[in-house]
Amino acid sequence: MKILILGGDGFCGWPASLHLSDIGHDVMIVDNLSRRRIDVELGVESLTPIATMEERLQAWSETGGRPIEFVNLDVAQDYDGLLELLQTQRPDAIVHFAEQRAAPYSMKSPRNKRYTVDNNTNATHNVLCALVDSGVDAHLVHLGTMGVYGYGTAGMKIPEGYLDVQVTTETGDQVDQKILYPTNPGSIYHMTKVLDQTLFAYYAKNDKLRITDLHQGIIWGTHTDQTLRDERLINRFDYDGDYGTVLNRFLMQAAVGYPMTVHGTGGQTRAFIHIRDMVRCIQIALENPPANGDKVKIFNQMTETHRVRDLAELIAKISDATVAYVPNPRQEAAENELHVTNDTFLDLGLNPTTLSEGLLIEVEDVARKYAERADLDKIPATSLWTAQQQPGVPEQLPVH
Ligand code: NAD
Ligand code: USQ
Repeated sequence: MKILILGGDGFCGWPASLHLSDIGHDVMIVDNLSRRRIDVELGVESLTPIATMEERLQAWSETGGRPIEFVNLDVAQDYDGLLELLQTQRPDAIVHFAEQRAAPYSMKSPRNKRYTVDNNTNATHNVLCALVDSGVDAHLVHLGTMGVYGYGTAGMKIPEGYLDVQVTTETGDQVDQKILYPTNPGSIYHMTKVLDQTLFAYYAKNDKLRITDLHQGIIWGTHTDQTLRDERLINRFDYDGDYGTVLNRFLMQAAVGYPMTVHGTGGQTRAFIHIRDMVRCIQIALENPPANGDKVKIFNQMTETHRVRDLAELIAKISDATVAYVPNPRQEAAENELHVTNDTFLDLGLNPTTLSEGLLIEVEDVARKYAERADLDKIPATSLWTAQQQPGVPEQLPVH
């Protein structure tokens, strides 16, 4: 297949591009490198030393990979460029990772809120509009989030996108309906994924576009088989208070001797998936497209659920790290249960990497190896959801 990877320079997009190239697809990366500019804006760097896009692609060819092309294009702002790209490339599939994906970054200021809504909804709408405009019948696979559902239920498992409901008509008859699961986003970022979901439903209905939306949990891990082939292919590892996600942050904090920053009671339960499983899921989704006229296929892309404080305690056991319970900078439920259906990927052959297999390897091979690159001042989460929240700063900073 000829596949465009929108956002192919990012944490998920880069290893997904290499994996798809490795199994024989023609891959073209489209990215405006905005994530690298945000690193500069925040004064942070990936814990791992990431090479430039040019160096990455050269290293991939030198290690025997099928050449990958790169186009520097802003999917949200350059509609004409995107349309021309679709008209000339006529891809079989598009994988859409190209959004601002950090909840804390999206909540930092009015500017950040507006940028996140503008970038994410325009990027998604431009892709949909350009598919119709160009007449290209490509399968669109989008990376959504578990956060569209919120993280609690009325006691059942969260289904894959759709909820079966029964409504009572005016005449008293019972009618069965399948509706999009009610949304409950917890940040401006998560809200943009809710807006995306509505755009997809409309274009699948009106224009019969073939769309798969992957409601993904929190990714952990760094390396995939392909990113390990050469140090220039290394994937990014975010640990700062805006972009670092909880499990990778705890692994890094444990490696540098910084008390693990559990927000509040740590009773928040979230869904997780290893980065190696993420690339497999993208492959599986591409191999199982919906038909024209089908409603949007929604898969829950997660393999395990864990409570934040349990993760911290688990890592403390394997690494002698300490835990700091810090004020929660976010507005979110202090404690929640989370049960999620993920049968589609398991039925289609996903064999998950479990936390118990992968954790120690990450601490040793990534977090400790690059620990000297860490800037400890960038660890605290300082983006506040409301004026009433407090920054997530440990009371006693570690002594080094
Ligand atoms: P990332 O920020 O590392 O990568 C996103 C990439 O998209 C970056 O390279 C960025 O430069 C590019 N981009 C952003 N806006 C663009 C635009 N307008 N035009 C062109 N390129 C643009 O993020 P990630 O962690 O790789 O996440 C990728 C997708 O997966 C996101 O949509 C995110 O919401 C979703 N997701 C991520 C996680 C996670 O834990 N990382 C979990 C669930 C879902
Ligand atoms: N948390 C801590 N300590 C930390 C960092 C986070 O306790 O140092 C807590 C947060 O308060 C939250 C939970 O851990 O309760 C998860 O936070 P996170 O930053 O790991 O995840 P989140 O903000 O939800 O966002 C990440 C990705 C996003 C993706 C989402 C999937 O950045 O792109 O959509 O995970 S999900 O969480 O399933 O919605």
